[in-house]
Amino acid sequence: MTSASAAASTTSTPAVVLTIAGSEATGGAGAQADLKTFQELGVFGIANLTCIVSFDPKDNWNHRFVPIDQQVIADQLEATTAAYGTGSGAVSELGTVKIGMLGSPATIGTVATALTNANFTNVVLDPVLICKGQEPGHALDTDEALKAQILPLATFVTPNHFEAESLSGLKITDVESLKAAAVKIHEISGAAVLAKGGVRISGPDAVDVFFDGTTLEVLSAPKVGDVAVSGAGCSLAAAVTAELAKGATALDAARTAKAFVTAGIKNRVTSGAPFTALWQGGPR
Ligand code: PXL
Repeated sequence: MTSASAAASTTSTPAVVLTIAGSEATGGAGAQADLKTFQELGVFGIANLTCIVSFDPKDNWNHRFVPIDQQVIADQLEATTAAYGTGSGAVSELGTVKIGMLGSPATIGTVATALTNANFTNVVLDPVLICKGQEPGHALDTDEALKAQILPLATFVTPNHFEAESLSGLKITDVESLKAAAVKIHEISGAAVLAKGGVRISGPDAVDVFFDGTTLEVLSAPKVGDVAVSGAGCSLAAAVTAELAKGATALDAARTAKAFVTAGIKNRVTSGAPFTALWQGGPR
C-alpha cells in the first residue's frame, strides 16, 4: 500500500455503531430503519437482532412477534464485541450502541448482561414499550424489566409521548408537561433525554424537548401531516446514535436528528399498508 492510499484509508475509517433491535419486515421501522439511517449519516452500522415483527394484513396490521432464541442473541453480541468492541484491535472501536425493541424480559436480561460487560461510552435507548398486538400481561412484564434493567444503563433516552408518560408517571398534554416529563426521566435515569411530543401535542409544530441535567431546549419543526409515520422514532434515535459516535455533543446530536427525521417525514413512502414510512434518503 502506498503512503497516499494508507492515509486515505485512515482518514475515511468510519465510526462503528451497533443497533440491538428487532426486524420489522416491511422495512419502515426497527433494525432496517436504523441501518439506513446509519448509512446516510456516514457511520458503519451493525445490527444484532432481538426479534422478528411481521405485521398481519389479515388482522388489522397487528404485530406478529417472534423472539430470537436467547443463545442466538448472545452469540450475535459476542461476535460483534469480539470484532469491534473495546480491546478488539479494531481501528475504530465500537463505543456507541442503540437499543430498540427487545420485546421480552428474557431478552432484556441477555442484553443488560452484554451491555454491562462491554462498557460502551454511549448507550442510546429508544424505550419501545408496547408492541401492538402483544399480550398485555407479557407487555407489562417487559416494560417493568426495561425500566429496571436497561434504563439505568442508558446515557441517552428517546421516549415518545406514551413512553414519556409511562417512564415519568406524568400526564403529558402540552409543551410544559412534556418538559416536566423530560426533567423527571433525566432524574430517574441520569441520561440525556429527548422526549418526543410529535404529532400528539396539539398545535402547528411537532415539538420535542431535550434535557441533559443542564440544558433544557425545545426542538420544534412545522408538523408534516397529523398522523405518525412508521420509523420516525427508530430513525430519530439511530440518528442520535450516529452523531454521538462521530463526536457530537448530546444537544447537537438531538438537533441533527430532529432535522434528519423532519426531512425523512417530508419524503415519506406510501404502500398498501395503512401507514407511511419515513425515507432516510429524504435529506439528500
Ligand atoms: O417503531 C417501533 C418499532 C421498533 N422495532 C420494531 C418494530 C417497531 C414498530 O413496529 O416493529 C421491530
